[in-house]
Amino acid sequence: MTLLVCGRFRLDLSAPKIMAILNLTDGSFSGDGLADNVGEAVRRAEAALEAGADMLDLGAESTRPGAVPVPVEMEIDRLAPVVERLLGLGVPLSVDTMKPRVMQAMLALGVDMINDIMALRAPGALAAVAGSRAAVCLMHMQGEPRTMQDRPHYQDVLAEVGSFLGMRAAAALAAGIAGDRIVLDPGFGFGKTLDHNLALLRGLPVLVQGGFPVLAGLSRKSMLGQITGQPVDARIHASVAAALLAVEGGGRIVRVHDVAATRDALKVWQATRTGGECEA
Ligand code: HH2
Repeated sequence: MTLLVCGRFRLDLSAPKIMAILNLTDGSFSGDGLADNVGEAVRRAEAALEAGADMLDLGAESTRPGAVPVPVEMEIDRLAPVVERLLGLGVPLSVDTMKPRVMQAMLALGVDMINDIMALRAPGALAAVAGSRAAVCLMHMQGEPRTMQDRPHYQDVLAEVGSFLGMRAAAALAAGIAGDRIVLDPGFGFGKTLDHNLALLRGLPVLVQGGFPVLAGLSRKSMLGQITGQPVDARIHASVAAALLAVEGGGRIVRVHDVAATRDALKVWQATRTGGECEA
């Protein structure tokens, strides 16, 4: 059994978990942003849990190429009222941020996980998380969000992403973040072409061998549009297929927009593992 220490919770990752995306932004690529609408954010969070989400991931700054950066205070102002309302829901709350001051503010409020697309590389980020009991997701990204898709380049994408994640996990451990708080993520779509993303999805079992639980965020991403020709609001089937492939490859957490559809797919996957305990 793989137990993830996640703030107030111990998450049993022997069965894969669904992390529901809650974007408190105004520019998310999937068009689901909810900047400054606390009531609607809470309603969507509750709906996601009802649909089968195991945890929530709140972000207040879009990472879409070309998105306008959000100042620290605005990011905190968008997140704090929603976090305060969601802390009582009884599930782990993750905050998607790359800013140490936002991490500190959210950890002080009591969030259970920091999800950082910069893998705690910003000055002060390691220390901000080390002083807490929160879990952390360390994600790979080549370049920075604004320009990352300009000309991504790798000799061997799987080896390079694996080695980067290994180094960031080592840095986290050295900073005092225990290994049972660390999750790794290859960062689908973050400085990667379609071929790079596919190589990583195929190679997920290799990344999993590193020993840390792996999170996969493929939901509605442009790689799925490239494969299927579907616009972002019609990628639900492709997203479910991708989540299933990630789990089959050893991924333990899938970060998704479409919770109910993913939940059913993972139930089918789980049934093939355990023999099935469901009704006919
Ligand atoms: N993808 C996005 C944002 N955060 N975090 C992790 N760990 N892994 C991911 O793949 C990942 C992430 C981008 O998706 P989304 O939040 O839906 O869009 P936007 O950044 O435009 O708000």
